[in-house]
Amino acid sequence: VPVSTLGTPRIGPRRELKAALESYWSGRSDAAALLDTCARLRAANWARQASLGIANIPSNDFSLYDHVLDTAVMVGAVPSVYGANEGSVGLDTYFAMARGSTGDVATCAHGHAHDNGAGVPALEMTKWFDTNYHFMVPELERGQRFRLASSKPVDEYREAAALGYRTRPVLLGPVTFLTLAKSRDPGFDPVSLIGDLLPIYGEVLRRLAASGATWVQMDEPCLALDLNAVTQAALREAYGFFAHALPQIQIMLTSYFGGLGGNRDLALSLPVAGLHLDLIRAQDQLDDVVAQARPGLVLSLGVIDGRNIWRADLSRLLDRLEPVLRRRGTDHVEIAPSCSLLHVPIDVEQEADLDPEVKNWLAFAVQKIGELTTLATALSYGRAAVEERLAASDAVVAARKASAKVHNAAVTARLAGVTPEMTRRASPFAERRLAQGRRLSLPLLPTTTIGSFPQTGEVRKARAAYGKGALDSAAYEAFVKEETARTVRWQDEIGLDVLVHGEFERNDMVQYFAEQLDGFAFTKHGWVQSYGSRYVRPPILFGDVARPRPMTVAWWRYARSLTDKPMKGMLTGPVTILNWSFVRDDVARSTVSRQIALAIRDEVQDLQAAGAAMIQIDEAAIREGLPLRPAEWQAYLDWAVESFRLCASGVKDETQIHTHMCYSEFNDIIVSIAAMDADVISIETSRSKMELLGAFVEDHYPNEIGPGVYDIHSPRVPSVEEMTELLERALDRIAPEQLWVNPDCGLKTRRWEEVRPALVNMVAAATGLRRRLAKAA
Ligand code: THG
Ligand code: ZN
Repeated sequence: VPVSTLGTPRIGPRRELKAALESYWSGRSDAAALLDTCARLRAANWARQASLGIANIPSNDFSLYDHVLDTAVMVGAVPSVYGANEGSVGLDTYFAMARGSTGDVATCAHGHAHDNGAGVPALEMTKWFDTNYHFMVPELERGQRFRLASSKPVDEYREAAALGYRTRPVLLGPVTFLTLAKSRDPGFDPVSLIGDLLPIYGEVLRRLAASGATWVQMDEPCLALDLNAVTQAALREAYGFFAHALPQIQIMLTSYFGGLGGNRDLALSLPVAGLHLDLIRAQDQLDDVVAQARPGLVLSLGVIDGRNIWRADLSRLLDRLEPVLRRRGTDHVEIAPSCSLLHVPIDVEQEADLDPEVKNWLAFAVQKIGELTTLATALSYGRAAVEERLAASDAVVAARKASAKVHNAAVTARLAGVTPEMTRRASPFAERRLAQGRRLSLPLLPTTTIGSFPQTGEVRKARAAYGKGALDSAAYEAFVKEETARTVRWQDEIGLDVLVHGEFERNDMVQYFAEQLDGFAFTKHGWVQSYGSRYVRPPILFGDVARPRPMTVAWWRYARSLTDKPMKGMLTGPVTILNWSFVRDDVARSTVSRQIALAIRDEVQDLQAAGAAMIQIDEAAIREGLPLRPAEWQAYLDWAVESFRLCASGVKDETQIHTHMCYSEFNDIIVSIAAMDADVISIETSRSKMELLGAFVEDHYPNEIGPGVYDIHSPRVPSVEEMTELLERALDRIAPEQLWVNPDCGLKTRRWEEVRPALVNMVAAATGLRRRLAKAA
């Protein structure tokens, strides 16, 4: 039984790709050095897979920056602002499309990517389905001309062949490519370009065939979405065309990130040689597909989780796989991860410091390939051939299930005792508002910030030194206190109404909390590509979550001691912590979310007890957790909102709960946002000139809102007039009593030189308008 990997991580075990890219971008090395590093990374990936016994080794799964961008360049879809309208597309154009002509794509304090507006802008970037990988959005226009502008798939096929590896090239399928593309013309659907696009793909396939390729993996993850009739027709047209024009190429059509759902009959009717199924996200589709697939169709069974890091239960998988093999014969079945291994770290053996018990439960890309070959051997030669490896898998499954590290009886008991009352504030907003008004006596249009202040090189250096032991904890604490004190005094001086401590003690808004909670583990080298050369190391949430002790109270108390103004307590919400971690797969996500919510709830109450009148619970990633198919949205939103309410509702009426969400479309989830019932929400609206506020107005959002008046994604300092105008626009739509004045995200990615004048101007805009409103009254 052949094994496929569908794709492997590109970044290198020691982030070699990142180093090579950054060195090239800064001018410290040339293109030859960059391309040489890339060739070595590819060779190492092929060698590793070959040595582990993979039959279908992929090529063209590598990318310098992003595989969707690679595809846009391959078909010559280069918007005219980048020049390059004939011939092949060079490195400079490629990186201009990825990063803009003046440098990096800007990210906000919550890690969302934004165009920084300088020079030639980068293409827009957005989430790759429901993963934490981000791709560059292709831009297509009416009458778009395509041309073959890159030979990358053929070059990499030949490169592998020269090293002795016969690979199965991977291409992003034409239909998914078009569904991910956008057009500036809202009436134009890029999918209508399918007929123009196919000849380019045909040429690539022809050249691959001429170079010796017999199979090609065509990724169509759009099969996991609900597709309209036009897109379904495009799939029929595309795969009909390939079968007719290139009968010498056998296509493995891969669906992943979900089941085929309503696209099942369509997918099974396409004239392709093979079909890959994601049997992690949708294991129940197996029986129907096996029953309906025509006899010659090769089924690629995605049974190892390509999205998470737990070792599989191999014996149980064999129980499911053996009957399929008996039914279809070993010639017509392959086994594979559910999706490309791009989304998991490379090798758990690099983790020398991980708790050995937890480490033994984990499988990164290398270990997953080992699991696949074990399964394949068992399927080909019987379980006895891999008896020891199966016994080891059984033992791990049993150990993890029984481990005291995973189970905390107090957490289970507490969760069982959660009542509906615990998810409701004691009084409705109208009453809380009065109690909070009496306690806080804030002016109209109160000014505040989202929480973080610049994480300067100095701050990051001090943290790194502390991490390495070069700085002791007393010295580090003194340093952070000094930064905090300076920042608090400065906010006081410029006349902000509600202050924050600046978050200088935090590395990352998720990791900071995860490190202080029970149930999480951390890696040293477990990097996963987020976009381009930027990677994250998601915490591993392996067990019941509990909070052994307060996490933020001491820092809050210190900051509060420096001023008489209200000081917000700053927390990260449960759904964001969940969505940015690798989460245990032995209980429902909703359960894990409630456990985190109870831990944060305790923190909220401790902050209240310490005297905090305002507590902000950020849910920067709540929208990122939305399922791919809208039919599943409500179930997710229900528990996501309930989790937020569970952590926010234990406080008195007079304690004001804030939340923050950035970079969000709100229209389709506004009812859920309102249901969170935060007293104050801050959102990003500055760049859309308050248009995003529309959803809040039309649905009569009842609570207070801080629509960002200052775009922190740009280094530009906004003027008093500009911010006044934005506030006036906001006041056209919402009552002055409802309006807060704040930037649109945290300030940690900005420099003090930009932050200082911008906030001074923001306060001036608010006070000016406040005076006018008072006069008018
Ligand atoms: N925190 C966590 N997860 C996240 C985000 C976050 N996932 C989604 C989103 N934000 C991803 N966005 C980014 C933005 C910047 C970087 C990575 C992901 C980044 N990474 C550094 C790098 O690769 O150089 C490494 C950072 C580090 O040292 O930890 O710049 O905000 N948890
Ligand atoms: Zn934000």
